[in-house]
Amino acid sequence: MDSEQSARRRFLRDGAALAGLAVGGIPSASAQTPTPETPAIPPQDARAYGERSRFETAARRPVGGKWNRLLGRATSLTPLQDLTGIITPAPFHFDTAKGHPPPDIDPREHRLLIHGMVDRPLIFTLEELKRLPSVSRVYFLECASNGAEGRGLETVQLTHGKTSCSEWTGVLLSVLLKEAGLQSRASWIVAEGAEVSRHTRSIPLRKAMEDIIVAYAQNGEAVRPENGYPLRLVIPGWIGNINVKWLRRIKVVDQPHMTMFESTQYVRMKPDGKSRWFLFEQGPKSVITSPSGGQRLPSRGFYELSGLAWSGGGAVRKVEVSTDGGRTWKDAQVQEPVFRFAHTRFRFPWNWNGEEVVLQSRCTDELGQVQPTLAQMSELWGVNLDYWQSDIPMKEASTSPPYAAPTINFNAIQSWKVTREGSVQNALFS
Ligand SMILES: Nc1nc2c(c(=O)[nH]1)N[C@H]1C(S)=C(S)[C@@H](COP(=O)(O)O)O[C@H]1N2
Ligand SMILES: [Mo]
Repeated sequence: MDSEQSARRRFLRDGAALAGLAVGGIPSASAQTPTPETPAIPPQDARAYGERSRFETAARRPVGGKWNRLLGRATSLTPLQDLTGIITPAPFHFDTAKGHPPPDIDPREHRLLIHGMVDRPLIFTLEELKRLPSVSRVYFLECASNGAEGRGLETVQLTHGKTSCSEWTGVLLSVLLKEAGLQSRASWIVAEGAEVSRHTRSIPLRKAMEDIIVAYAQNGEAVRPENGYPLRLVIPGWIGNINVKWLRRIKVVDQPHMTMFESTQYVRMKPDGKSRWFLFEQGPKSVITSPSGGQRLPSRGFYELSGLAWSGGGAVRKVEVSTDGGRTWKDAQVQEPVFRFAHTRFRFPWNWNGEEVVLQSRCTDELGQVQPTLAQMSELWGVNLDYWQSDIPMKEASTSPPYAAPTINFNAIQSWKVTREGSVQNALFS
C-alpha cells in the first residue's frame, strides 16, 4: 500500500473531516466551512488574468449539425492542428452542450447530492469537496461521435476536433460513495447535470469505484463554464457523453435508467438490426496533426511529422507512421511520460521528396488493440466503404426509428495526401 493510499484509509477511518457530513441523513457541513469571501469584480487587467499575443489566431470552431441546429447550440471543435504536446489549453477544449448555453452557477450555491442505494445520503458543497483527499490526473475526453461531422472534411479540426486532454483535479468518486455507504444491490449510478435539460446518464458502479473523478479543476484552475463549472465527472477512457458536466446529483441504483441518451443515442445498430447499448470504452485511435488537411508544405525537404494517439484501453504502447499509404510502417517516437487514458504525442522525422505521398498513423494500446483501417472497420460493422461517406445515418438516427446512431465509435486510420504542389488533403476515401 503506498503512502497516499494508507493516508486516505486513515482519513476515511478516522472520518474526522467527514464526520460532520454524515450525521442525520442529508446534512451539509456548510456551517463548519469558512465562508468564502464575496468575489471581487472580475479584473479587467490582462496582467491579472493573462491573454495570448494578439498575433495568435488559433481558435475553436463551431459546427452545426442538424442536431445542434434543432437545439440551438453548436459544438466547438479543438484546433488540433495548432496545438503541441499533450495538454489542451482550456480555452481550446472542445465543448458540447445538448441544447443550452452553460448554466451560470454560483459555486457557493451549488450542491452535489449522493443518494439512492446508500446507507447515508450526502450533500456536499464545493468547499466541503475541496477539503477531501484529491487527485490530479491527465485524461483525454473524446465525444463518441468524434468525426461524425464528416469524415471526408478538409481539416483535422473538423475530422477529429471532438477530443481534448487536460489535467483534471478533484475527488475520486469512490471516496464519496464509500462515505455514503453502498448497499448490497447497488450496481449502477445515475449522474445528473444542473442545466435546464438535466443531462442524465447511467454508469456502471464498477467504473465509479475504479477511477472516476468528481473534478473541480482543469489544468490547474477552476473547470471552465462550458466544460462543467463548478463540478463535472471525468471518466477515463470512456465516451464523452457520460462525463456529466455541471454535476448536481448521483443516484446509486441497481439497473441503468435507460435515459434518452442511452436508449436513443450512442447506440450502435448491428447489421442484423439489433442494437448494442452501453458502448463505453473508446477504441485505439491516432491522427497526424502536422502536417494535416488544409496545410501546405512550402518546399521539399525535412519535416517533423507529429500527431496524437489515445485509447480507452489504457496507455498507448506504440504509434507507427506510414509515409507510403500503408505499405510500410515505422515506429514513431512517443513523448514521455505516457499517461494512461491520455493523449500521447508522437513525432516522426521525415524527408519529403516532392512526390505525391499518403501519410498515416496507427495506434497500438496496452491491451494490444490495434487501430483498424477503414476497410477493417467496414468489415467489422458489416457495411460498404461508401457507408462512411454519407451523412444520412447520423441524421436519420436522430430523427427517426430505430434511433440508432451507427456513426459513433469511429476510429479508423486517417490518411492525409500530400500533392506534388505540397497541399495536404483528406484522403480517407481515396
Ligand atoms: N450536463 C451535461 N453534461 C454533458 C453534456 C451535456 O450536454 N450536458 N454533453 C456530454 C457530451 S455529448 C460530451 S462529448 C462531453 C463533452 O465535454 P466538454 O463539453 O467539456 O468537451 O460532455 C458530456 N457531458
Ligand atoms: Mo458527445
